Amino acid sequence: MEIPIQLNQANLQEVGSRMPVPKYKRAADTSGIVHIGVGGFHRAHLAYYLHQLKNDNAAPTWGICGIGLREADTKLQNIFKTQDHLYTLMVKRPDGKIEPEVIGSIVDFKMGITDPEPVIAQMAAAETKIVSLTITEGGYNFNPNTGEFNFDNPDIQHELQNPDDPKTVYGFLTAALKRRRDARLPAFTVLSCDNIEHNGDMVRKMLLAFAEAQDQDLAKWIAQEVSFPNSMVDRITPVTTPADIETLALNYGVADAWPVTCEPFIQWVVEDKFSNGRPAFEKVGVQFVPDVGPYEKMKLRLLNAGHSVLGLLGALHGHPTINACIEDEVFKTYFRAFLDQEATPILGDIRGINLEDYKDSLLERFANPNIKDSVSRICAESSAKLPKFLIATIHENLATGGSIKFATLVIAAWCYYSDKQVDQNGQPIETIDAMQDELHQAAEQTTTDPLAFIRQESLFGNLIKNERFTTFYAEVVHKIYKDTNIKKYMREMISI
Ligand code: CS2
Repeated sequence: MEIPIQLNQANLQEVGSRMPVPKYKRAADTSGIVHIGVGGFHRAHLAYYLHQLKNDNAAPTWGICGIGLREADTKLQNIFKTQDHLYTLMVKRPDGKIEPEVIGSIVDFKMGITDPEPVIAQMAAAETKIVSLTITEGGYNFNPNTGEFNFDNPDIQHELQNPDDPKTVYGFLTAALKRRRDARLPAFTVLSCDNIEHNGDMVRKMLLAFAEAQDQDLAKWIAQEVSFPNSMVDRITPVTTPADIETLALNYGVADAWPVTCEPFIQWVVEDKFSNGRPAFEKVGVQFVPDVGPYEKMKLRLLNAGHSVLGLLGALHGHPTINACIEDEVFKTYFRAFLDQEATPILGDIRGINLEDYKDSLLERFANPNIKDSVSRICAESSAKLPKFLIATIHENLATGGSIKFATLVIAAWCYYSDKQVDQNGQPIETIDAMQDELHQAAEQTTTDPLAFIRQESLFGNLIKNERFTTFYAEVVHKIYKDTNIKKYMREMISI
């Protein structure tokens, strides 16, 4: 076999004979955007939009400096060093075709945990205009039940006492914004790209709570000067597998240690309020709107919640991927019934969007057989996702007398799965959740106290006090514990 060529700047021309490569000059001083949390999603989304703009010569002075705030980011840092921050984006089409392209919009990467100073300096530099975030739903440090900032987090306590040694996004943002204020530089925009309703408002509220505890004057300046656009982001980005790396090496002769795979669909709807300028993203299809709220709600309560419905029930049944779930007629019908009967009624009208078409398109996207999005990715960090994606919908339907049965079965399945950590065939389920131990401890009491799992107030709020919910939940959780055949109950529910 021919030895694959290493992806890096020096080899770019040769790689270019095998797949599209950046058409623009790359330089480390073009980094108007500092991005925290360079996971697969960022590399398939914001970095891709900027790459397209740069290819069209519409953003020559813009670039991205990635920031890692977690130990685990060291892997990416090392790979980026070898590859000059280049990576391959592999778009996977439903017909089996893969379209790889080398993305060059990330030009630098810095780790904040070992040495915070260069990261603060980068964020405080005059050239930095936007600090964007994909730090996951769990990264915002709020109590999901109250929506208030969690001051109990030891890292937050540490950085409140040691402002020069930040650990979390809040410590870094305040340290950098303080320097900008002292240097009379304009504030940067904080742009959240995470799946949280009102993500900009949320990060504003959290940052101000933190800053007020640290420095009241600074908090006032931040409140006046920093803008926090809300945004709805969308592109399904599965976890990269060894097979993806191999496909690139074997079929394209390119060695990339961490390519990113994604679906063809991409969407970004953003509020156009940037305190210090922005690239002309509208030229590559980004939608700028005055109020992103309805779009966010639609996406979180249909797409993300739909993922969780399929993911949790699918994990228990033993389906490995979301497309395998959709291939199963019972799962497909259940998914659509949940969308139609429980998620849609609370959305109301969304200007310019036909919800039926939107739901049809979700079915098509989820069915993409080439994407193989694992249910374990969807189930990961359910404790941070479900309160926003699914439990909020249960609350709203209880208030209006709407249907709750489809979502309730998912909660009962989540309980069983957290307790036993095996699927209905006895195969282990991989559970990845910051609250894993708490979830397990609550769930394992179910046989003696059927409502134990939903007594976790930080996740379920006051659902425990709602008799309609508790009666139905107790019934389904009891059935699952007696006989885990999840499809039997799914069938029952769709036929009623
Ligand atoms: C998924 C999302 O994490 C999840 O549970 O629903 O990652 C989803 O794939 C993206 O939000 C799609 O835009």
